[in-house]
Amino acid sequence: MVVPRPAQLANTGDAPFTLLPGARIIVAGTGAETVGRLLRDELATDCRRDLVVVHEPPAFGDIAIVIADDEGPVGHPAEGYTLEVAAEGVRIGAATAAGAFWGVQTLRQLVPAACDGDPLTVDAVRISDHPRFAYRGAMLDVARHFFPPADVKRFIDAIVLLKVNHLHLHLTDDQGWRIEIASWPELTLHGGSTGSDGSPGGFYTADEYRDLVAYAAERCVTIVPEIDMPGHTNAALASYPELNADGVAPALYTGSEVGFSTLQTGDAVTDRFVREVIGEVAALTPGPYLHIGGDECLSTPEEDFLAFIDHAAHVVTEAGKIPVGWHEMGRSSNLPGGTVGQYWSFRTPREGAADETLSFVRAGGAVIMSPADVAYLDIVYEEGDPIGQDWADGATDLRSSYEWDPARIVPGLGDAHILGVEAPVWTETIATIEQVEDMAFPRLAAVAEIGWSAAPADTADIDTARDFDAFTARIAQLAEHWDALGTSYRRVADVPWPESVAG
Ligand code: TNX
Repeated sequence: MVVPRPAQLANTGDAPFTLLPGARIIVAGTGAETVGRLLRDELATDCRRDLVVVHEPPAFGDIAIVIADDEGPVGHPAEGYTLEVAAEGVRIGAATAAGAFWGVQTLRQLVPAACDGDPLTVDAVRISDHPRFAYRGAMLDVARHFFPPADVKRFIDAIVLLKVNHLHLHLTDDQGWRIEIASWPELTLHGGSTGSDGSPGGFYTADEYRDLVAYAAERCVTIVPEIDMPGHTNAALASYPELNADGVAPALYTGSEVGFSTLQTGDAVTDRFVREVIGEVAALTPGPYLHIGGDECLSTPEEDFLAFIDHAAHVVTEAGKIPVGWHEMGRSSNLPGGTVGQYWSFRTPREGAADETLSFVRAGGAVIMSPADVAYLDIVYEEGDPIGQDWADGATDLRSSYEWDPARIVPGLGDAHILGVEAPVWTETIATIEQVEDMAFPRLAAVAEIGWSAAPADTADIDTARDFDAFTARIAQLAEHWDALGTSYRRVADVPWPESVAG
């Protein structure tokens, strides 16, 4: 009973594994020690067990993590793993640290959630598992409401349990600029001082951002920074008068409108701004991607938008990163080859979104699927909820967040061109990390499973192809772990939630 559902899981029917005093975590191979230490820390938190991590041959009752080229499921070296639980011991095998780490996450879900009593037993299973897509993402909008590093780490801890391996940080918007840029200090000093609804604002220093990236990387999560442009830029325009056509800085903005701000495209100061900001963010970011937004540029004349986007995307490539942009950027036919598009229209594409999305593929790039009516986690669960938005055709319940498939949305766009899926949490109405979690869980588990687990055999009618009842049964078990970890989640209808918990 694991989320996302593993590729192959067999109950062997043999005697279970019992975690006995003196059991050790055995590590072998490059990266295994880090993964072993994370497992040790997780077992200490999850179960108050204190295991040592050692480089020694396994003995009866140990948990072994073995990383080597010939480990893990054949044909899935990048993130695949095998996991065997038997009376003799537990063994995770993988070709990479990421694979081993995902094996550890599966093991955590197999260990009983209320496990601080004795004895701790785990049913005997044999698992062979690997992801369908390389990119399983969540997005946190830290621009509308700012979330300090500790909150972001807490969110990373929660998403890795679902094998989500990318965290897209929406770092800049009209309401706030959240990452220190040494060459443009007012961006954070002034532009970072506010947030939606008059919230206090804040920003990450370069060191804090580096530390977040490292924390994520240790947990096999790649940070994807987004500097949204040329729209969604009021915080920058308010910080530097010279970025404005009339040389007058607008006031800081704390409302929820979109589409009213734009950089002055084609201007020399704007050009220097774009180069220096992208250069600094690229230098701070070890991951391959740099997202430049490009969405909802309703105040940028079309020709200027196209010229700007082409230019900015090439600046990203020159800085050594792969540009990522919302699907509107696909209106350009001059994007650098390999630019990644992020689709945010509906399950049924509207207003040119399908063609704009295919344009990335025509340029040799891939696509991340974030259909707003099923994958946006800030959309309300139920009409009338006080927190969240309802613009994407009303509420998104757990069933709708589960019953879709990324390869059944844009005609002509199949698995080969889909990098993966991503579920964004926009935070105009979301002020605390508990609220973020309450909106994200359990729906992020649905999107994570769509990104990780094999497609249903017949996706023609995706509503019936996915087994929602089986999914909700697994979610109910996962909720025991959320309770134990202190992760907030919404007790939506349709799930047989556990009763014995504080909630
Ligand atoms: C659309 S999705 C936006 C965001 C909002 C969000 C609210 C996208 C590329 N732009 O600016 O925060 O809707 O759900």
